[in-house]
Amino acid sequence: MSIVKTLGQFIIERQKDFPFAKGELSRLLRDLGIAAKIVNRAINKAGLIDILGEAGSTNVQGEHQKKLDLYANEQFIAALQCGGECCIVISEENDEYIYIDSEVSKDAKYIVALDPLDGSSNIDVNVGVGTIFSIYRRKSLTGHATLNDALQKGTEQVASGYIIYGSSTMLVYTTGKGVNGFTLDPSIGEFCLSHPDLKIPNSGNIYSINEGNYNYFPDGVKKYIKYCQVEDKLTNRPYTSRYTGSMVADLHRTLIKGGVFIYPPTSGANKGKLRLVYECNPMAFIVEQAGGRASNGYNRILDIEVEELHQRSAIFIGSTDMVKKAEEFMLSFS
Ligand code: AHM
Ligand code: MG
Repeated sequence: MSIVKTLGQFIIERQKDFPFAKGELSRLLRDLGIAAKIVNRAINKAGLIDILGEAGSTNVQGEHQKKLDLYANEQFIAALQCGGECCIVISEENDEYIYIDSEVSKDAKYIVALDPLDGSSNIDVNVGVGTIFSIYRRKSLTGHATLNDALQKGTEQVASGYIIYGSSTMLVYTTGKGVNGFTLDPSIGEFCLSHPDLKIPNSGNIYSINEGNYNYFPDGVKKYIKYCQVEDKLTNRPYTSRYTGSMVADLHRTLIKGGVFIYPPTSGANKGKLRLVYECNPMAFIVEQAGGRASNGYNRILDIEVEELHQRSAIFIGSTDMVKKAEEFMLSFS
């Protein structure tokens, strides 16, 4: 008989990795897991309840918000507000940081960054979407935490993770000691350990990029795409192309099967589209912890200085050998 290990049990077990910890991070991760289940429930029956489509508002990036974007944002923030371990939430859907001013949070020392519903253009067509989170320790020791506490480099992350609402729902996270994946068992309503100590293959045969933007890509990316398409038995080329439009889904596949995911700079956006704090840093932390690599084409993602909450960054992420090869093209041609 196989013994199921739930996310809650696993988190408690892993607390010994942090001998001086008092269990706050564990409680924070548990709160995120609870919000994930609530959001999962809404996504699962999205066609049956009035939650598909546009909300009629835009976020700070000028993107149209979907009803589910806002619902997921509310649920995660509410879970963090009730939990008492988080003093500031920053979210892709909110212009400013949210200071949690409550009795239970008065000693809270963690800051949580959220992309509550990544890939939301896919919601209405039932393609996998996700949530991305990232956790930092506040820098200031006394008084109210401020924006300055939230502007930290990716190397300062204490934990990061994502939830993929796909053919099954999974939560994958790291606290800097490897990466573990949990699949939601709907019959017991628990995330159960299904992918212990995930490692990304060093190489793969899938490249993932929105080729519709080809004409706007820098020469290094154009030439790398051509390289992926040329036949070469030794390196298993031509590679296969896969791109869903949900970073979480594309990166989850990359983590399991190997490959490279690229959202490059374009002629109209020299830092690409994806957000450093909500998307690039958390995913870079996970992929590095799984043995992979993440850069903006030239420099390590986790070392980029964070100057503003909604800062963007190009990203080349995935199997180490493939990312290095793409970087070679960037250095030589862009
Ligand atoms: P979102 O967080 O507003 O959903 O945007 C991020 C998404 C990523 O999941 C995905 O990789 C990318 O945007 C797709 O963008 P594009 O349609 O330009 O390829
Ligand atoms: Mg996103």
